[in-house]
Amino acid sequence: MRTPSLSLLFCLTLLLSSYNLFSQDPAKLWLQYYPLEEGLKEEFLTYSSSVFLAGENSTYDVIAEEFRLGLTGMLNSEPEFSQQLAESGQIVVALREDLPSSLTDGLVDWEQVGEEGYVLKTLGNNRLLVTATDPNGLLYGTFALLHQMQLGESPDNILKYDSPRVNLRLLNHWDNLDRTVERGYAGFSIWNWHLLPDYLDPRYKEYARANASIGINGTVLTNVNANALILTEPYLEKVKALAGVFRPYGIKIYLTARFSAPIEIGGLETADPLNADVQQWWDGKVEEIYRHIPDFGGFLVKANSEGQPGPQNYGRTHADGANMLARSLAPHDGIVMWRAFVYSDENPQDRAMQAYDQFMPIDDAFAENVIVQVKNGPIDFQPREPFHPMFGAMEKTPLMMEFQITQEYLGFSSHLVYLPKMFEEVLQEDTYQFGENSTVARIITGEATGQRLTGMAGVSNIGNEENWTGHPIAQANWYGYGRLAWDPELSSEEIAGEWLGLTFTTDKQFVEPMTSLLIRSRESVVKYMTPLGLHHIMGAGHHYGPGPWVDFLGRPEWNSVYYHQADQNGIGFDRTVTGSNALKQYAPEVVEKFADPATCPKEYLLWFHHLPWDFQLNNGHTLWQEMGLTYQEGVDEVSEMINTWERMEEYVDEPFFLHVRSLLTIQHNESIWWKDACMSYFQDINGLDYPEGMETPEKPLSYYKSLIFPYAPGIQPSWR
Ligand code: GCW
Repeated sequence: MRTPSLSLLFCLTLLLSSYNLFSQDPAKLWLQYYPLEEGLKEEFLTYSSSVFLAGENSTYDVIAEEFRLGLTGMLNSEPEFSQQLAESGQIVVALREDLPSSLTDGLVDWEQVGEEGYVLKTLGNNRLLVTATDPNGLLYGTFALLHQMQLGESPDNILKYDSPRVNLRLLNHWDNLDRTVERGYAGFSIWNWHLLPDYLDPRYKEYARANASIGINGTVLTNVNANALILTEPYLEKVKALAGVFRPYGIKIYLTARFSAPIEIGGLETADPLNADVQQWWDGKVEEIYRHIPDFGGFLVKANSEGQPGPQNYGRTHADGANMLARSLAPHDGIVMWRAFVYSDENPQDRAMQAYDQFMPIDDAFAENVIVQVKNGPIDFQPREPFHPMFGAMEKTPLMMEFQITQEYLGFSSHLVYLPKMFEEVLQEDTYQFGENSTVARIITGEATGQRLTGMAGVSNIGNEENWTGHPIAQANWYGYGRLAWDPELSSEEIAGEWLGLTFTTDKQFVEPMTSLLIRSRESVVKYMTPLGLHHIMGAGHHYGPGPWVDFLGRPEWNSVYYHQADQNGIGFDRTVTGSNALKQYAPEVVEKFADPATCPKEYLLWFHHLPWDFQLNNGHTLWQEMGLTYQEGVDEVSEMINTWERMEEYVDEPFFLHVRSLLTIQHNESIWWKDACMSYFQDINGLDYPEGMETPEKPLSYYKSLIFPYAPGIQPSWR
């Protein structure tokens, strides 16, 4: 073979460095660890002749494995591990208690290191320090260092103190024991109950790693529409096996507790929380759980909601129910997360008001180890809702946030929607309940309320598809949720930059247009689904596609017509004093913001007001015109997303690129479907001409109404 000439070699090197040659493996999520650019690689190599690990236990093992993966991938060099501190060129990883104080005296400000927090710091002689006061902190510091490397930080500049601002940072899986996932669009559940505990799917470890890398420290394995079987001995054995995999990654397990379990699996005749036998049954059950899983986190409960049993079946309150479970868990340091997602078909009151009305009177009644879990908005994970009025109003009870990462109402896993933008909007809202700057974020962190038990839950979008989330870009929603659970005041734009950099490249030509695409994607979906404050107008049961005509479901508040109230004269839900007055549940400053349709931000107009079709907006359009034009804008923005993505081809591996490209086509078609179905339905009601500037519907209304999807994913089989 001829030796290649120097110029040929030169050309090859040039080619290699100007193209992104690593291939993204969607299964690796944001932990791709692709090679650093040459100069930076050289610099980091001088800092990593060895990695010092100060101890030997399962946390240090996990850390060692992560350095092996990270440094091999990014520096193309497998690290050497050492139990000796070196004078130079070393990454030093140690808990505070394992560190010789001479190394950090005067250098680390331990006051700044909170629980589960960490410090990254460059020491002299090309050494890098990762330290913390507890094992989770050390693990998070390890990931943070590897992420900083991947994002192009130079080793000389590494200095970071960071601690989580929320204690419970959880995923909620709505996974059933038969492996279907309620509102899951990424395949079946990753929990293979049938083969557990003997077969441990390697994905369990990958799942734990990915969560730990973004600071998630707990997971609720089972659906809130609960099955009592999970609390039986054979299933507890399976849960124990999972707990064993998750433990080194700092992830605790929680389970959903079906309130009627004492009857279903305990043989009792009642589940009344004030009955002594019932209390005793739960005490015993909880002890049994802790025998299997000594660090079990506690229970999540959906009670007296959408048919789930609860304390109200016995004339008791939510506090009675929660406290009974809390009493059983307290001796083991377990907690109860009690959901506030309640509304009743017997109650004629505006559904948006019911949770507040049920929980406010029992604000001082909950046990110390109970936290109430509240959805971000008062209805149900719509593309846009105002923040839930319980935030700030419940002063005495700790409240945790529940976000939905799975896209039940935002296009399933075929629409590209970057959710951290939506989460940020809610977190940044000021509730004014504790004076100015009582933002939802500061209520969640406990800074505004003084609460010490704090939490955030995200309804998971994970399934057994190879890329975990169905839509490859929906990985950003899992990532971004975790980052916001860590610090609810992070900016969604910053998070987008991190995720793009970790997953693809830090090249500005890619990151800038893609950040803008991600950030804008949330508003686009609102525009083509539920503009101007419309809500809950999707298909019945499966929630797939538009269904503003839905008026046939058994309960009034399950029907679209309940929410839009459209007739010949106007549209919208009046939640002001002239209507349900749901607005009164907010602080006066918030009431002022929304009460007058002339000044109410147009994004919330029809959430709070019922208005005539010819209502004049500040921009001179009538409501009807604005509605049509906004639907059209939503559709046009999806076309723009496609154009942007087309320009990204050189940065993204082909299968990944093509997958997203096809999904964007689906999204575009479905955005037109939403516009056409909704506008033709409303046009049929008001008889007005379609607004100029809006492309008129392709088919008659009867066509859109005739579409049925009995096998749309994510629906409980019993709801078909
Ligand atoms: O959003 C609704 C969903 C139900 C879900 C419920 C809840 C788990 O349509 O599928 O049930 O909320 O949050 O409890």
